[in-house]
Amino acid sequence: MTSNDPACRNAGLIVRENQPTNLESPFDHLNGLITPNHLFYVRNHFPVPLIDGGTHELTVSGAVQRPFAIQFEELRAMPAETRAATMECAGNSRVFLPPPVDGVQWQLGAIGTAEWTGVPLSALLDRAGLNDRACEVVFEGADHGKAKEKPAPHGEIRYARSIPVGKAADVLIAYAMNGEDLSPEHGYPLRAVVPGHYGMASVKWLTAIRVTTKPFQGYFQTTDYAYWDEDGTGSPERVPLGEMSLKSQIARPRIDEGIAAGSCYRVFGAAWSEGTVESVGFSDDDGKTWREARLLDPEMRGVWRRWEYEWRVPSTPGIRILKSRARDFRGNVQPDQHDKRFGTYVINHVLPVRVMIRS
Ligand SMILES: Nc1nc2c(c(=O)[nH]1)N[C@H]1C(S)=C(S)[C@@H](COP(=O)(O)O)O[C@H]1N2
Ligand SMILES: [Mo]
Repeated sequence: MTSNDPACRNAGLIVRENQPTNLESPFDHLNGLITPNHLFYVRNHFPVPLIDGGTHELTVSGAVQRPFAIQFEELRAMPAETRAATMECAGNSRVFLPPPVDGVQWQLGAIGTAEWTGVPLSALLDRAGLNDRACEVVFEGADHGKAKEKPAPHGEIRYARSIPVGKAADVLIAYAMNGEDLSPEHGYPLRAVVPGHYGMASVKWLTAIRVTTKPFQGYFQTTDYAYWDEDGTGSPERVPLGEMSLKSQIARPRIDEGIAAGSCYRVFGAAWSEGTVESVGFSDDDGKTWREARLLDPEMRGVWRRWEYEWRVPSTPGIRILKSRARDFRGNVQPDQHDKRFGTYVINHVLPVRVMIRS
């Protein structure tokens, strides 16, 4: 095996599905602010397309004055920006939902933070010139296959997602991740990175950017990665998932870890939202009492903050339930229960970590 072999490149990840490839990051290995590429989760709906960067072309079309196509190498020569962004799959932590549900059985590791380098989407949209009626920007990937859930189109589809035009200012059309070219799994040669949104918006293997004059109604925007907005009127509407909800997770101790009674343990985790996290609470009694954890990273929009808590482990042996709970600057607190409206997505409630205290 060479380091270019996908099996070798992804050896540190937990296999959740082989076809298509779905690999989970071992969240208990959380260390630096940035997740190393070889530990970054992989979420695919279709087989990974192998694309030749030497001939790859990106088109910008639709509700624009000057549609154009740009070669990958030409795009790479444009002024670039680098920014950190945390990416969480909307299905992260699905395995904690009672009762068990279908879908990739993610535990805590369908999340990571990387430094993405690429061309700001706004530079491409400026070159094309948006029409007055421009409403959304659709990103199309090169990967394709049959959709799984109903209602689904009969034939094969490509992976595609949109964002409102107003969101475009934050988006990067990225070709590098933590200073390395994107790997085939992470979207080589080009992907969108939509900071603050769940991962589904950051379309990999990007081939086309299409500006629309009405909201895009594609499969991954309506059937999948969408929910019924039950506002109490009795006529709920289907709404695409968007921004990441406020959440924190405990990386260490691990679920079912054995810990010495009376010892000192550095509890470690991360907390994030589409904006910024203000504080994180830690509980060692199943959420009855809370103490402040210490945040280790500065506030950066859409980037997680790692936290720690020096825990005096109780001297009485037995099972304990540990919890962490994030708070943001608007006073929002991570919820105690999963919001059922989101179905098998947006699993941001306080997650229990059961540990065994040993004498
Ligand atoms: N073309 C394409 N883009 C895609 C996907 C996909 O299946 N095809 N999966 C999306 C989802 S659901 C997530 S969570 C992120 C995951 O990015 P990663 O595999 O680099 O971690 O990619 C998104 N972009
Ligand atoms: Mo996802």
